[in-house]
Amino acid sequence: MHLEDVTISKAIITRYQEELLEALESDVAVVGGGPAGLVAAYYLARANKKVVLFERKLSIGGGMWGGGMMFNQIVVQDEALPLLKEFGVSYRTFEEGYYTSSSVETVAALTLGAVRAGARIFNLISVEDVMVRDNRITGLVINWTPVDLGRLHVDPLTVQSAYVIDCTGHDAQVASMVVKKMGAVLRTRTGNLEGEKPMWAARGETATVANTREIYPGLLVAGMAANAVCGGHRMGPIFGGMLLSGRRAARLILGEDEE
Ligand code: 48F
Repeated sequence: MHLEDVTISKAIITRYQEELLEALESDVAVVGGGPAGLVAAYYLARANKKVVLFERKLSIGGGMWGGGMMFNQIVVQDEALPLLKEFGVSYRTFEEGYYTSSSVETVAALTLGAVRAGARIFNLISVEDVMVRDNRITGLVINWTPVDLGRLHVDPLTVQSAYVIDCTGHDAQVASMVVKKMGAVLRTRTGNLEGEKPMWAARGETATVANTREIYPGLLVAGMAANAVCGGHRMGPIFGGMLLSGRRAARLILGEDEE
């Protein structure tokens, strides 16, 4: 078979450009492709919302790949078992109420689920700022991650979205930007970023779901970011709360869950 190298390049550039142009206006922009972001993207896309997800790193999956201390297994509890089943992830019972899955299989299944549901995933793109109009988040400012890493002086581009979900994990990057740049008062106990508390799996898991909410008009937090913003405990390599939080964020936007 005859192959033209330049045609391969044309195909990649054309298709990527098409995808990026489509991503400029969306219903929901998810920041961060860890477990919470992937699950949120899946449920929203499945409900026919136009969803884009921006992940800073080369690989999707966030903190899930490494399991606990690089033992690439995760633990999930009873409440989240339906989500493993929803994504077709295989699991084994360790003890009653404790189920284990391969972290690699779980990341792969969540990613495939989100993509097949219709979410557009962009890796290697960092969200570096937000757009705010009339005290509401209206979009994101994005740039190539290598620009950030290389400290190159390159201006970013913007994308517009009706809702943004901060799924950036411990750093809660989008919520931090809103506070830093706008002096925003968040819907937290003190109105500010509370910061996460030390490890306590039982409390952290419940809090992650309870703290999943719209913290500023148009901006929701989910996953570990929800606890980082609202002052919940961290929980380590148990991931049920991340999955349930992602689903809750989607349900809040879809009007299927009351805060
Ligand atoms: O950290 P991460 O996996 O967040 P999560 O979905 O899950 C948390 C758990 O992994 C773990 C835990 C469970 O017990 O506590 O930490 O809440 O995924 C966050 C993703 O966001 C990306 C980051 O690279 C990671 O993949 N990210 C962070 N900042 C940005 C970003 C940014 N500014 N732009 C784009 N992506």
